[in-house]
Amino acid sequence: MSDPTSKALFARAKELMPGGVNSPVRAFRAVGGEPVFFREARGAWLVGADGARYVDCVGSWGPAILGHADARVVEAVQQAAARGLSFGAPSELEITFAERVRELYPSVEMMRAVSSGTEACMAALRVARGATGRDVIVKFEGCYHGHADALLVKAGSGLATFGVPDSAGVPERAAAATVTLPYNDQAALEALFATRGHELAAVIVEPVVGNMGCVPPAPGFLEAIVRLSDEHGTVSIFDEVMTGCRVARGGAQERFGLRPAMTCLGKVIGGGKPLAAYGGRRALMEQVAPLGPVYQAGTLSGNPVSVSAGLATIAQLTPELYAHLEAMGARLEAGLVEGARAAGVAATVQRVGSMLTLFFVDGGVRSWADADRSDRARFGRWHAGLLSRGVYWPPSQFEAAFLSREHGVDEIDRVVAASAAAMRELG
Ligand code: KE4
Repeated sequence: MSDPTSKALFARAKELMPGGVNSPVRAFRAVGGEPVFFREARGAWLVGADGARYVDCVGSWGPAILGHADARVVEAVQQAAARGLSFGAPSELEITFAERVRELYPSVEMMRAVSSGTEACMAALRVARGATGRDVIVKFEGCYHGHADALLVKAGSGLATFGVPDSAGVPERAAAATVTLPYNDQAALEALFATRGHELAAVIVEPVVGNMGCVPPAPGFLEAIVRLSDEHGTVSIFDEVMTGCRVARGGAQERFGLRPAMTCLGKVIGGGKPLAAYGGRRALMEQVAPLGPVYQAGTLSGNPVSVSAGLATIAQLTPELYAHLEAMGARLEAGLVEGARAAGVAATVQRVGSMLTLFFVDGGVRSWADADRSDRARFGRWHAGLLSRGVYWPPSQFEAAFLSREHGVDEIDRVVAASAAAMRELG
């Protein structure tokens, strides 16, 4: 990165924050080089600390579906803030928000607002364990559900054995009750339920994975999770923090016509403010304090400023928005594929709506084992080529890129041209 301003800022930041960032993926460790620092975001564009402009394909990792600094969202936040930033007491806004969530996600009969996707997933799992009296939870390799101890776990020695920590600081016993299976492996899931279904408190899944790169569910996979869970008294949890209001207005469960027992939401429903939620079947949510024995709390949960941003965002999630996102996503996918083909570079693009990933790998990516075959070094060089041409792409092979309402043909064609040029440089 030749941007002297970011370089100077990064030198200061590294003294103060681990890796100079407030979240690891931003540090560019996966792509090499140093992170760009930004000072402004508007529409489909980011403005670097040095004034350089970039087409943004990260969108704050999903929330900016309307484009950055949407006028209605900004106004809603300003007006709410002027009436007090947080009451620490109930407000009508929280009722309106819960009503909107239930309209969007009919499976969410009752919900609780929290401030991050990590909180939402952690709480949903605690509800599942409290409601079933069971300890074992199931997740899938390559899926990320926030940084709660029980979820920073990788597969143990054998398939479907107990997990081992995937981070320092996670006690063995915290990981032991988490079983990790390959994503899209319905046979492995069926085998686990056949032998241990009575032990399983929950199965949590990204219904379209974003956190190993964009990996869609194989036909029948999600349906099997919901069906087998219901048959064994296990709680099916769709982690729709990323897919919620992204792959459809009602998330993956609308797109695929499913009703999981519980749902976790975040990102888009907060419009860029700290706002997430978990919820689902009433009998489950009635286990949550103060109604039931499962404790969960939060100082800023449902605060009026975050909720106002979320409501102003939800109000603009129109059918025309999703038609536009689909059209621009398809245009980008076709352009990226053609650029790689013309340069003779082995690459696969996988996309659901306006979330997509270009994998530097031959053939489809159905699981972590497939994704792990990607050429990370090539991705890093391609990412640098995009950056030098004014395109800000997620700085990791194992993330999804996101488009917004403000990405038009000009922005898409700029990304396509930059990618084609960067592909030609890969040689
Ligand atoms: P947060 O705690 O970051 O709000 O949400 C955690 C989370 C839960 N579930 C899914 C499916 C998610 O994608 C996330 C967070 N996503 C990452 C991007 N892969 C956020 C970016 C970051 O960690 O800085």
